[in-house]
Amino acid sequence: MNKKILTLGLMLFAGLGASAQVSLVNPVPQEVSTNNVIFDAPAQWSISADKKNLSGYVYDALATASPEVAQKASFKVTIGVRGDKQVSKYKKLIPAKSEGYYLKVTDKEIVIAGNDKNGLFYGVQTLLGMMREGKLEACTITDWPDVPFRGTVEGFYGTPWSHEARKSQLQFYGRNKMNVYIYGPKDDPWHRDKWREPYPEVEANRIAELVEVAKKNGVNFYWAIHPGVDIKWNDEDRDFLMAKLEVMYQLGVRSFAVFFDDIWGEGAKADKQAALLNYIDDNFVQVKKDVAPLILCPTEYNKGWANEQGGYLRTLGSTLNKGIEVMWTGNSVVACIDKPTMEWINERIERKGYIWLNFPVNDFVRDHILMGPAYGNGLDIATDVSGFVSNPMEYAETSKISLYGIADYCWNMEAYDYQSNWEKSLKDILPSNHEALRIFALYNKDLGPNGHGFRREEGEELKEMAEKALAGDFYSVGMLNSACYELGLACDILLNDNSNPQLLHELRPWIIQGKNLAAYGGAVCLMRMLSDASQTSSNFVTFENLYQQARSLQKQMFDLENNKAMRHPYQIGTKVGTKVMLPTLNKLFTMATEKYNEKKGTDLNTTAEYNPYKLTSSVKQLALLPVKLNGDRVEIASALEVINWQADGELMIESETPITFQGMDFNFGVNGVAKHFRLELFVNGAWKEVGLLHYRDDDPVIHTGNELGGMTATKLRITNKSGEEQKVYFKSFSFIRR
Ligand code: LOG
Repeated sequence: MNKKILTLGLMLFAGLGASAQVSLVNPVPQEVSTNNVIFDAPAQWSISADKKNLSGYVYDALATASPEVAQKASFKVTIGVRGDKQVSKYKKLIPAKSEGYYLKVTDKEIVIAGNDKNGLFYGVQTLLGMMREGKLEACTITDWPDVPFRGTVEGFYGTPWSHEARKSQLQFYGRNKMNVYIYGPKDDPWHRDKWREPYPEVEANRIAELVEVAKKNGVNFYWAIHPGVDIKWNDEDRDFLMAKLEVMYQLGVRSFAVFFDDIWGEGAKADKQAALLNYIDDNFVQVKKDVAPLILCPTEYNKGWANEQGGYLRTLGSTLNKGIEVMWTGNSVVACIDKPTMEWINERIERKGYIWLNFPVNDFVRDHILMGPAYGNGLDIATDVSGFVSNPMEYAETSKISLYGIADYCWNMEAYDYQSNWEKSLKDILPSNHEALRIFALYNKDLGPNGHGFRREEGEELKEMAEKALAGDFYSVGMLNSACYELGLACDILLNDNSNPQLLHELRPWIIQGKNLAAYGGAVCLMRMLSDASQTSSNFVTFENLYQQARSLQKQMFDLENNKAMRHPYQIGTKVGTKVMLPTLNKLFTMATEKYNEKKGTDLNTTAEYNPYKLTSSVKQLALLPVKLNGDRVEIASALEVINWQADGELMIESETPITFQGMDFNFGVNGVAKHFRLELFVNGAWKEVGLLHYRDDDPVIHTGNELGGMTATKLRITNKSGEEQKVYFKSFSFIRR
């Protein structure tokens, strides 16, 4: 960690008067020299630039600043790009780095000199960021990005971002110096299922508009096509693909990607994919001359799936034209990226990997919303990656919290301090109530158990008081109670904030759940105190009334989780504070109730949250999937990727108490596969097979035979009986108990 950041952190911490204006800038600039002289921004300024710079996106960005442009004003702003007359005397001070800039601020003038156009644009952004509070700081800044391509890939499953959300993202990228946006939402039909067809007019016009907004923000708009599900490697399909790219080119798109993730079979062949990409490169990219290098998302996009014998990655490495970029999610689908990760992949693909970071995407944990910092990626990989893009949540506005960090990380990697960046991001996204947002975000960082086994820190600040509270320390119970009070307070304040309606709309179900959690915590902490003999209660605030309140809130939380109106169709639940707060409160609830029962001879139910089902599987990709209980419906969370279900591989659910079945169905995403699987129930000490069938040939849902209804068992298992590996999706699995 360098000194610059350390002092910055201390200043914020001490809250000494006005913090330096440069510290408001995101990403943290590379080289800053300042003597901390802060002054009011002028009301007017004049702009001098070579004529070509007096219009265009850089000038427009500068014109959004509060000082009025008046040519007679004495305060002078000079802008230019290397080679321009206006900035010729600063030539030696401009960093000779792509997108770099030099910025000098004094109380009389400002100079911004870019190494290139985007560099100048970023210099302007630094100025605007610094000036957000109407103040300037005398300083000189020399700045450039560490990673050449930085940004996002809209590549998740679920509701694609709205047009408005995308425009807002592109502006956000401009402000935070990210230069890539890859358009590839899985559920945009014209990206994947209908990849051969052109967009209808309305959608086409929107894309054309996005391309323009991207340009104004220094962002390359990449449009991705996902043809692998049903592509035939023949001239006809190749021509369809070329025609689609041409249509997109006509709409203004100048950067393209081709995705082959989450498929198998014909479409997944490395030599065919490479030949197609090379063909596009030779006959489209090189011919047009104004199109950016192609990006490929491979089928084996992470180490966990790389089949070394098959040679997929090495084939790409040796056959793909040199300029083509290859994406990589790391050692698994969802992973942090470090040096060994990059060494491993770069050697195989014979180029620097282009990182697709699956964070803060939550399409595989839809019950959690992710508001935590972006941390855990190596700070020493800047020269090992060709690009670094984040796959965010379908909640565009909330994703900005983590993206603010990704932007900083990619720009100035060694200096990246995720904690201070996170604090800054909250102020950026909700200045009016950033403290309330911060309190709420503390309970929305971890993903909970999930198929990818990817977890995040959450509740570190609570751990000690939680431990002590559980050990019987009443002071700590009081602290926990205060933390719950704060959470409730923060939730109510947020619900009353209308400064960022989109953010509050996205967070709403989780905020309501946060309120429930907070109230539950209040009841439980008081219960714990009153369960102790030395404490007395009022006539109404009695242990038994608090117990009822806690039970009621458990039920309200559960009801909210199952409230279809409040949630996404694929969202199983709405969870808050699951890593430390909720489990601590549940334990405290049990403990308090046990003590009370003992003291009073009562028989109150002591179980707080009870899930008697346990999943085990010899199929690696299924082994970590959580089992959820929704009333009488028991569901296994879905997986999104291709599941390689080996011969004889099984999935088992065990229950602590016998289950009487009402019905069951599951969807492996492939028509006609019921015949490859065997379902058995463990009844009276022996396995009994239950029939499986599809109702229709063109419907992948698998149903059970009628004999299931009314059967009682303690375990069930599904086995691949086909004798060979089955490639399937794991779209849904649920049964209903009586
Ligand atoms: C998909 C992606 C999805 C992500 C997280 C890639 C390259 N593809 O398992 O669309 O959002 O994981 O669920 C993926 O990551 N498949």
